[in-house]
Amino acid sequence: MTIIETDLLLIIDVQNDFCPSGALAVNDGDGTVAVINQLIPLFSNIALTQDWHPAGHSSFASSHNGHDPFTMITMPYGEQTLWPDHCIQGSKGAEFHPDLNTTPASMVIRKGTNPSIDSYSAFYENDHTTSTGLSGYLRDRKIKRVFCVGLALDYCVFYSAQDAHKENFNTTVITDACRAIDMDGSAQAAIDSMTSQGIALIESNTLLS
Ligand code: VGL
Ligand code: ZN
Repeated sequence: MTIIETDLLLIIDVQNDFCPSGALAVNDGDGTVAVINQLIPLFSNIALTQDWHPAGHSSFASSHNGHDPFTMITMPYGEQTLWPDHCIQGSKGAEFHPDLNTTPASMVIRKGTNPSIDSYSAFYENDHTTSTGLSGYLRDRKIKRVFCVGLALDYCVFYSAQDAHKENFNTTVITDACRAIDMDGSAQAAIDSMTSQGIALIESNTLLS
């Protein structure tokens, strides 16, 4: 497969808090960095997302008395998993992994900034109506295909890929450039769901060799 000018590499939430010793560490999260850095030179369009929550964000278990991280609550917009405090605006944990080559990226989308709505997807907040503006940007830039990588496969990568596909971009997830949180089989569920929706799953060697 050859990468062309109308392709985008969408690098999702490769931030310290999602890497080992981070506040919401994803198993081997930093294992994505070397693979992503190898993919970057293939693309002329690169966008990054950065989970970027104000302190006291409503997705934090600490904002809800008597609720523990990794449990669910019902929010006005639907079910929401509660997380440890993570990716607080301006913190070390919210910074991109120091080895990630962010230099060639033309766009950084910060998401989860609204104190009362979480935002897994790079395209829409979890109310599925508030847009981040990424779709319009990609259309203006004549992007046709979106290649998703990063963290976490079963949350932000999954919701971003699903929305990219719904927004009529030809969508591919590069699986070895992702790692999953994997709560209660969420990794396999995300893979099955993406496959049945027509989102392509490939390995990086398909592009690199
Ligand atoms: C994410 C949970 C909470 C992610 C972000 O990047 O997958 N997961 N915030
Ligand atoms: Zn978050």
